[in-house]
Amino acid sequence: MSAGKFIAFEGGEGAGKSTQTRLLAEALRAQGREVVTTREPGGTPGAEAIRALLLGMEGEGWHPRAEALLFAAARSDHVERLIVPAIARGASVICDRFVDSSRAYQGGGGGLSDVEVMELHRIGSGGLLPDLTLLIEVSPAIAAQRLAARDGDSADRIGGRPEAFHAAVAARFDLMAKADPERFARIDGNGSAEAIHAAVLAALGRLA
Ligand code: Z5A
Repeated sequence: MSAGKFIAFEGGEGAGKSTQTRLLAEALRAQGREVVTTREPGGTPGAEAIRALLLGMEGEGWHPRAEALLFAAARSDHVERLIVPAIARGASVICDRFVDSSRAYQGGGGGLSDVEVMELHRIGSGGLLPDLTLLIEVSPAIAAQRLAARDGDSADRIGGRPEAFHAAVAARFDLMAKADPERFARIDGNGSAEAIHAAVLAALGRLA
């Protein structure tokens, strides 16, 4: 794999994205590479402030279009200030969620069209896409077990939405992965963290 690659993990809550981000970063650093790990929403002070607005707000929450604009604004700051400079200096960037989460959650779950979500992304972030998107797929029952063990009964304002919303999100991820098999690698996330990490490393083989 050459320097300056942009890799994103995607999938539902509890799929193991943060765990795999950490394991992949450790593996690439052990090869002597500079690696920047980051997450969305977040990654810069401005984007982290928007994260708090998106995930922590009490009351009725945001209208789906306002929510999509806030995710796009957070991403714009993140891309300009952190992701693009890191890639330009030859670092590998590993991002826990990126624009495909907006396509799945605000599109598949929230009802915006894919064209609308991608237009916000074009305006905010020049349409930047990862070189490789690792979609970690896990059964809802296993994800629920992991989240219950980690969080008990608490969920953020998006994670706590009804089952049908999360099913629509999963269906949209499935659609996107089928439509763009060159960029998406589908990873079975139901096994151990080590087995998933091995599959992630194998998928990296497709990066030049
Ligand atoms: N969102 C959006 O709507 N639009 C957007 O554009 C973006 C995001 C970018 C962000 O939540 C929310 O924002 C998210 C989508 C929405 N809401 N939902 N749903 P977040 O950042 O707080 O959380 P998350 O991204 O959904 O991830 P998560 O809940 O932290 O899960 P994860 O990162 O995929 O999993 P994990 O933290 O690695 O693992 C979860 C637990 O399972 C943990 O205790 C691990 O130790 C354990 N684990 C991990 N792997 C395994 C295996 N293999 N076996 C057993 N146990 C494991």
